[in-house]
Amino acid sequence: MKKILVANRGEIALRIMRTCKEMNISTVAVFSEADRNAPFVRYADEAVCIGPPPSNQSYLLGDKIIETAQKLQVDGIHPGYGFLSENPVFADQVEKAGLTFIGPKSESMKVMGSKLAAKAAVKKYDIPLVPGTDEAVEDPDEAKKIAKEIGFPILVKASAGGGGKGMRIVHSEKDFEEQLKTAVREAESSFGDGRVFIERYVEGPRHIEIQILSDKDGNHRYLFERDCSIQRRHQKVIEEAPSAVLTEDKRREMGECAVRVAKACDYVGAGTVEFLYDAQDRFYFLEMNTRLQVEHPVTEMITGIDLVREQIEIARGNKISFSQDELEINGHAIEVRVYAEDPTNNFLPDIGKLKTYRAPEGPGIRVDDGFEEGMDIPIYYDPMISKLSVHAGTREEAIGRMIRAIDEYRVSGVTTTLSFCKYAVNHEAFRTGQFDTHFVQNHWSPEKIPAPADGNEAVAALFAALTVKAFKAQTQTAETPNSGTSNWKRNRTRR
Ligand code: MV4
Repeated sequence: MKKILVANRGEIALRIMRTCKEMNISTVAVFSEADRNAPFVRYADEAVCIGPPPSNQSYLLGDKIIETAQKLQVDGIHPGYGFLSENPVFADQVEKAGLTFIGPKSESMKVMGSKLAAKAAVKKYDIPLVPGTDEAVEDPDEAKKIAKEIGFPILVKASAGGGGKGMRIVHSEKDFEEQLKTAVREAESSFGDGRVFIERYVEGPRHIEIQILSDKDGNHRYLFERDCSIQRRHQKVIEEAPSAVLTEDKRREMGECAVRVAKACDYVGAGTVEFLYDAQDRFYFLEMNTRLQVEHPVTEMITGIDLVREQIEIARGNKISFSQDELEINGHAIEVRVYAEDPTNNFLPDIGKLKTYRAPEGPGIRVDDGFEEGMDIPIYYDPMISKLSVHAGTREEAIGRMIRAIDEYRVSGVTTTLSFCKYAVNHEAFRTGQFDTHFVQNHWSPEKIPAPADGNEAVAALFAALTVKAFKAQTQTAETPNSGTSNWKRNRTRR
């Protein structure tokens, strides 16, 4: 494999190309008209515009992307995350065109894309599942009988669901039929697949996922866990590795379980097996994500493994580069996702021009971003502007490092979620590791963070900054350390 087309945009396109360069593989970017000036387009050895800004006229056009790959004599296509990354039809078409899809087989993606098919596939592999049905419920009376056996509260889930869509909590028998009907309707309209099943509702669980790698020779490895419990409306906010709550035994047990899930679907490549983890330290298989994930950097930091390099070597037919025994956890890593959203205004996307943008630097910091100062953040895609990951010897040091790094950001022009991230990592519940998937709901409200500065405050801050600067110029030498009390109003809107 000498030339790879990256069928994605932004930070992940750049992240993939960086490893390609290190492997002496040349890169092709495909981009929409909205991304013409994006860093990933300039970074690539070749770049081709594939259409107008909307994803369904650019980044989702599988045929056009394959055509481009063939024209430029590409060997492999890396899909990144989102867009076409978990589309079994696309993976199949890539292979049929004589190119290598850097990811699992189409069939594995198809199985894991349906929760019911996934449950059926892992059935003979001794995988703990939440008590419930393993087939679509059809007869409401029959379903109610099962629900009563399981015990309320129960959860109705869409087989095709994702991100909490088509999910309904039912607290008592009298609401059951109504909620079942709603879930089926929602599943039908959202996914064109009305199949639903029921499970016992696990209250206050953690979301713990295991990174796995599988090669074409049937070797499998687990690269430990990421704790992604801190989410907001199924959007992850903080991810960390390792989890603050797993013992070594539990970690091995979950890792080996994740490997059995990979075997169950004949997996090849990098994948993530998601588990619910309850207050009694029991874990249950939820689903498998058949792609490289947004939060993969924290795993790379604690293991020292380049997951993209492993993906490419596996796609070439090479073996995984390390044994399970060679892997160990080194320190602690935390990632926060920085969005162009206003946390004081219901996380409304705040797109516009990134007037100022300076990312943190220094020991143990990794920033994955795809924008530069002066760029417009397009309205057409996910408003994530940056992933900030830190690595340190201990969890406590990593938290300190994260807060230091958040404070180093200089952003103006758009409102970001940095203030919200800082509030979360600084919170007692996060510091002590005592949190679950309801953290945001339980601990956060807009009043928890200072209100964005209005225009007058910004002018006052600027005036103060200039005054202090003039004063410092008179009294300090170049070696004098910064007092630490910057006059920047950090991470706030100033248009
Ligand atoms: C659950 C659950 C409780 N009990 N299943 C949410 C999205 C989908 N991936 C699975 N989800 C859940 N399934 C049972 N039987 C709670 C959730 C859930 C959740 C899971 C992971 C991370 C965040 C979550 C937030 C709310 C609900």
